[in-house]
Amino acid sequence: PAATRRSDYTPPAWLVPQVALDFALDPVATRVRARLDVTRNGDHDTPLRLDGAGQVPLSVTVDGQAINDWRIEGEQLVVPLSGDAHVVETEVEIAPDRNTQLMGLYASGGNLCTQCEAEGFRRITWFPDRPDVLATYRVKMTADKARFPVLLANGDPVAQGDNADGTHWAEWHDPWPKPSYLFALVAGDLAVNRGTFTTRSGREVQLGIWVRSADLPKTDHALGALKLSMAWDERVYGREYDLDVFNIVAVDDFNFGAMENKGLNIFNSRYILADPDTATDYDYDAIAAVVAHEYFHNWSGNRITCRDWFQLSLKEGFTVYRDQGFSADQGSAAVKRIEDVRGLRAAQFPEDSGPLAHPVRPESYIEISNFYTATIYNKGAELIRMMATMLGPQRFRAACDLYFDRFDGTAATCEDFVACMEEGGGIDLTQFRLWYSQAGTPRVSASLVHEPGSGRATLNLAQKVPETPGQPVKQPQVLPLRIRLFGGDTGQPLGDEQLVILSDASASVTFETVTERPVVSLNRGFSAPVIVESDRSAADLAFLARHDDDAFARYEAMQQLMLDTLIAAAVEGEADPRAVVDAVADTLDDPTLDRAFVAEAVLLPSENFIGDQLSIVDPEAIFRAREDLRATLGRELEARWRAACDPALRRPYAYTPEDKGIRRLRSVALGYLAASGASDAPALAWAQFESADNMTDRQGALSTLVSGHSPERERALDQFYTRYADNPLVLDKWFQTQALSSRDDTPALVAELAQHPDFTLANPNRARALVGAFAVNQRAFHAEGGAGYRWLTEQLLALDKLNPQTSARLLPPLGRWRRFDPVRSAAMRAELERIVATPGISKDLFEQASKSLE
Ligand code: BAL
Ligand code: ZN
Repeated sequence: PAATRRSDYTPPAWLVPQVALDFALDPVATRVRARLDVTRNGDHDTPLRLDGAGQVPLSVTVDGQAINDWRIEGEQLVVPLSGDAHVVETEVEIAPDRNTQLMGLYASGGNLCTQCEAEGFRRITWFPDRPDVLATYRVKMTADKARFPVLLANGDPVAQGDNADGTHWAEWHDPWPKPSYLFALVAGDLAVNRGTFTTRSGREVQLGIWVRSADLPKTDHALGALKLSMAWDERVYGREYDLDVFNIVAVDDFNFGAMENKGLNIFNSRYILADPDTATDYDYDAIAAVVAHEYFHNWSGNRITCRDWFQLSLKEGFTVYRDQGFSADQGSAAVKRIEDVRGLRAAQFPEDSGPLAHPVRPESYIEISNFYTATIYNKGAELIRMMATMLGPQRFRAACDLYFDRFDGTAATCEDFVACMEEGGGIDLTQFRLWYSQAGTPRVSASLVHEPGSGRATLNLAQKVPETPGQPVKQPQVLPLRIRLFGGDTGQPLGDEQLVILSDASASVTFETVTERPVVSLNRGFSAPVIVESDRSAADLAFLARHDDDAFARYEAMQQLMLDTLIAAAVEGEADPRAVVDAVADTLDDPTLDRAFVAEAVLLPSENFIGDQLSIVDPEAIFRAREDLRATLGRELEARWRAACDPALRRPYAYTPEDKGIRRLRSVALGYLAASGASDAPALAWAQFESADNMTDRQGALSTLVSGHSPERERALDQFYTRYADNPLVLDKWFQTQALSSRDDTPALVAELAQHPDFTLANPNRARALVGAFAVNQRAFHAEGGAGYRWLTEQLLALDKLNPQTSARLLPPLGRWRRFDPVRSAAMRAELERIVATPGISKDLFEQASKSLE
């Protein structure tokens, strides 16, 4: 398949200022009539080219006259036009029921819905399906009234009525010009949780969360989050909503988490539905974050969209940065930052160091769906964060205002955004732009030299941006590093925090009048998304874990201490755990720390993250080292863990930051007790499981039990399954928890679970819960013999026939083959080769597999 290149961009030959769509909706055969007002863009004689996906046009007319000189070229409908403005109409028939790709118009749970980003609109009708063609849309939908009583589309409703044949119709108008990827409609039997929001200029907006009626009691949290998001965007970014209605619809079958269609967001139901019995605290947080994310897109994405898909991070990186800010404001900003960095390290760092590494603004793609990545989203957000750090809050806000003012109503580029940061913030970002074009995670080495005689301390910094596919040579990047020195004897800060901008390959920073031995706190708040290698001793790290006044840096010191210990144990076979045990004990004992922070700080780095630090990963040695340290911590601090999960401390469920922290620490403590080998650990976990009044405690207990061999394990799994057999989102947890188990027999159990009557690849959430979770269970996936690789490949090939997008997104764990021993490496390559050689695979899967082999 051919690649699309950023350098080949040309403006559209024809614009489409207005569109009218008329849908006769039916799951088996939907008729779509499209009326496009088209205007020639510039002085050229190029025909109109409309994108499609294999539909046969039932008719094509120009200015009301049927024409027959149209032709199909590849996947495009080519219409010769003589004048500068015409009305082009087409009619097609599509089959939502047979749409298993979940792109375009499809059926989910008996309802009809759409997903058009990135290139789904062409599966609905003929159109210049590219983000820089902005049109206003009028949409008429007609459908059987009994089956589809609710008809929704973008914008505001303008008219509706009944027909004599049992159908009804509704017409919606979206006055804001938008690209086709933001088109949406929903037809279904849905109930609504309504609310209102009054904007700062006094307009009342009707809000609606639409779900199947049984789920209505689970929508209050999402509705509340929507109102908070609308107020937050006004307060923090000065952005007001711009339509009279804002609707969100939840569907069970969805490729993304959610989609920001103008005025009609469509959500994966897992990011809407919540009550304490079925959703964890993590789910509650994620729902608020995704609701906010999609809402914020109304400005960063919809009012200002992307010129082309290479600019995807323009809207995604910025919007992730905005939703991270929103979530930080709802509870503990420090814990939120820790979670975001953990997510970046789990998903983006491996991507950036593997065969699928790409810049935040890529240069080419075969299938754009493969570029909805952690690099575009999460590293993209880090780029915005670095600019915000360098500008400071006032100048950053002024620069954002400039961007929103200048580019409102247009399709913009990452360059436009950076130019606004530069102009509005008054700084030169010439070199900073390398962050958009160079892939790879920069590595920073840091060493501090102190001369007690002169009182001078010198911090020597050096950076290296590693080689990545297609980019053998890199330039140094601009790294904003927040740094502070602490006195190693007193624990007091030595001077203020400094923002050091490292822009050369190496540099030194000098501190004067340093009279006591200094310890350096580096990259505080994770101010730059880099890997820091420092010569700080275990004692220095333990010191920072106790004394650093930056919560993230404190967490980071603890993680580094743990990581150094675990790597020594995995590579050399032994390590002294004393410093870790003491640091964990001190953290647990510190009454000034909030429990959510404590729960994060005492967790050991994941097996995958430990593996990512090693040139050759030995999954078994890593697992053993980590389990040994868990057991040591469990035994040595047993009384503390027992105190943290003491049933007497339990309070009735409340979703507050404080209670969330207590719950999180309770499950972490339960895990450590189980690791210690305490004979009553399964009974304690069972008691928590059985008496829990919320899903967080119940799932926490289940996760602990699932990795063991106790009778309680089987009882809990059975009870969980029976209790939630009718709830697909909770059943996903049942599958996922088992796929993440650390038991030796997990590969066989997972293969068995794939045969379970409730398992299906057709639902992306279910596929991700079992297949996706198993592939990141490092020890299980890489178990000797390669059965895990073969099993994953079989699932990917089967899923590719239904839903290439989801299949391709599950492939990356196979691409880590360079990081394993020759036997595993060869087995992984063999599976990638098998995928590439399979006739008829999608370009989605082909691109991921073939690039993974390079
Ligand atoms: N635009 C795709 C889904 C999201 O990032 O919001
Ligand atoms: Zn987004």
